[in-house]
Amino acid sequence: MTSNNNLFDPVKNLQEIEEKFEMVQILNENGEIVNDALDPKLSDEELVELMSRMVFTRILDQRSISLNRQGRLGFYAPTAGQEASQIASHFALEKEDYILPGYRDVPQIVLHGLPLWKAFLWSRGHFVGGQIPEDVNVLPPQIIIGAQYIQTAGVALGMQKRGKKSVAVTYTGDGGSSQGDFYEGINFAGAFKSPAIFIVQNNQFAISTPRALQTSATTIAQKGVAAGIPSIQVDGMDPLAVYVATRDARERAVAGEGPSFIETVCYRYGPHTMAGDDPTRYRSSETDSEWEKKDPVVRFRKYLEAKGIWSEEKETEVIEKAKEEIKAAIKQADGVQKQKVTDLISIMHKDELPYNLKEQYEIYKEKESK
Ligand SMILES: Cc1ncc(C[n+]2csc(CCOP(=O)(O)OP(=O)(O)O)c2C)c(N)n1
Ligand SMILES: [Mg+2]
Repeated sequence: MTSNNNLFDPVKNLQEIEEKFEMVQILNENGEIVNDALDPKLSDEELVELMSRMVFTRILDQRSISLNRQGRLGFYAPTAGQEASQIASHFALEKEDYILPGYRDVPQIVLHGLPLWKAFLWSRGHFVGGQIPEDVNVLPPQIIIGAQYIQTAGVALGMQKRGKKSVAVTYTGDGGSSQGDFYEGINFAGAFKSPAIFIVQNNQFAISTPRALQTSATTIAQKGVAAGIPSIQVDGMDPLAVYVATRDARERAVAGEGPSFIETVCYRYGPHTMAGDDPTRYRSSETDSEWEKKDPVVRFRKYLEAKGIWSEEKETEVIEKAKEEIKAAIKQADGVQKQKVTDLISIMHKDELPYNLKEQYEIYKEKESK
């Protein structure tokens, strides 16, 4: 036991500070507005558009899982449960903003303009999937945990130097907030007061490691404060809370007030990726169903239906359209010539090839010509 007047008082030094990070919620799980002052008062058209995008994303997730099981997609990280965190944050962005996604953030970059067929090719590891159209401000999804945080500090600094009224937005997970790159990225952007938005989707697990074992910090949001960045925690299953947080962060960034940090408290329903993870080994079905009650799509549906602007028919229409779009995109991806080893070599080295690759290039060129 330490003495009563020990300087490192866990209440004063930690608890009193951590308690300031209340989770912001606007729409509760019954689809009711519980924080009128923060209601963004989106128009009916905007509400329907946001809901349609979330429904599209849920269908894209279901179809991607099936396509992966059929061997028609490669790498896939499921997104169900994270639609509010992903889609409502993106909803607050503009086309000129730059997105630096993690591997689970494919829906946002598709909504930002990356053709879906290219996203499918990215999943297959095809180089064409990494060739982003000139007018689409996204980077390919990052696999190295946290690396996109450093890149975001750089992109945001570039925007600042060029006097652009836009913002660099990045996503990582609760696990990502333990990486060195994470701290370096937020510190750099904080120091330069660059127009960045750092979003951590705290889905409670880093593969099988629960959040509570990941860090002793009570919230992930408090980590942003050490970098001098205004930071908040929001209900990541609440589309309105996530939207308002991102909208306000963007407003600060373009006004020259520097970066913001948002922790969205959410859950992923599916496995970590489709590469053999079995969540039943580290999560209980009780926990799963508790989170399913908070579902972002369900609560938004309730909210919109009560307003009289959403119906079963409307949802069926959106689902059918999504399925058609996905079908057409996979067909287009299938139509792209299979990747050759020579493609891989020449795409990586634009100018002179090193001698060993030159040798391999010739060997494969010969093989591929048969
Ligand atoms: C630098 C690095 N270390 C380890 C890995 C392996 N890895 C892939 S996903 C993952 C967990 C990430 O969890 P989190 O940041 O919470 O994101 P989530 O998958 O939950 O969205 C790890 C450790 C990696 N990709 N990169
Ligand atoms: Mg996680």
